[in-house]
Amino acid sequence: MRMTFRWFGEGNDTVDLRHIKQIPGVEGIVWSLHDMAAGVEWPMDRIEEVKKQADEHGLNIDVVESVNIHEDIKLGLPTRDKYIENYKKTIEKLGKVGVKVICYNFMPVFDWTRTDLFKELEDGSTALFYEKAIVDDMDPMDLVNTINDNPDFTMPGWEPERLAQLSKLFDAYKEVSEEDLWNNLQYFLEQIIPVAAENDIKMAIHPDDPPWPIFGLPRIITGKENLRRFVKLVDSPYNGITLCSGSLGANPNNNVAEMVREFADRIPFAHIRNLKRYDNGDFIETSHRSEDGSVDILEIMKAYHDIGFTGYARPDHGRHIWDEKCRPGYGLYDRGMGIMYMWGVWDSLNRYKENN
Ligand code: DNO
Ligand code: MN
Repeated sequence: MRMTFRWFGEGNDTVDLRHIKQIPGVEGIVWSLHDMAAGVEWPMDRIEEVKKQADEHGLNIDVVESVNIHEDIKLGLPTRDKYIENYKKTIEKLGKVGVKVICYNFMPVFDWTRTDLFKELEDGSTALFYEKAIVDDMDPMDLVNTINDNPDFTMPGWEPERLAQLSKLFDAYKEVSEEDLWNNLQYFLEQIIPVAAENDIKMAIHPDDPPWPIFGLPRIITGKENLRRFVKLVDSPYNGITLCSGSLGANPNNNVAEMVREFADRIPFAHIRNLKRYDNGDFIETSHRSEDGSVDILEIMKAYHDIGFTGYARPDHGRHIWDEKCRPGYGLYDRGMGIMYMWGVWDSLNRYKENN
């Protein structure tokens, strides 16, 4: 298991590379050029700049999360081809600096969705919270208006230009069924995977978060059956999965440890995090510890250990603790403790295996 830590870039993160280097066993950063709009070709000098910063701290840049997919690709519009060409060029450039994994997602319009970014837990810390009824009852157009009326409103994976396009996008997706989305994903993969293979980069799709349709938009990377279908769309080790325990774990029917075992050779990147599910479909993110949430992280780590996992892993989100001011879900402290929990379990399993 190769431990990594997500970093949003110089001036864009409260955590700095020095801090990351001090977390035991972290080899590299998980990075992106967050100001690049989806669909553009990344400039080489910007890529090299991140490499230089990471090099100076003895960290690798093997994992990129994310190179976002232009909506026209997900919608299957004729204009998709030029965005796919740009994507290929970005893959080639990332290959040149030694990137090994590119994480991306294929969720229409929205990346991860929560209703409260700072919901208080019993211990006084705060964490990302999802209240199902709020999302279920929300008219997407009300959401568009909220966003338009509030200039400070920010959303993960969103640039202001794309936010402005929101109502047009909702209209466009009215024509796109789940099957259409599968076809559009296949079209994308058939073009991208050979380029990724040539550059020895594993593409790793991130599951939908939450793993069910929201706002009437289709979502397809939601559980075991769909992952089975996904890996066959292009049956290559370069067409892989970012197995996110928290995203998948929001649905009680998803057994993540089982998925680790089934998709063992198709997981270049593991996202590890816990959450507590409520019977009404709400969930809140918790500490990594198995006992603190509904997802059995211990069992998941055991599954990774059993398959001899040598891929990259990162603590996904964390709570906001010890009065830390940070990006929602991306503080230093709780993610750092998450890593130590993961290592604690991992090292014990190693020792146990050596002695038995
Ligand atoms: C949620 C997070 C996501 C993820 C993107 C990948 O579990 O890991 O923000 O980074 O969806 O494209
Ligand atoms: Mn994740």
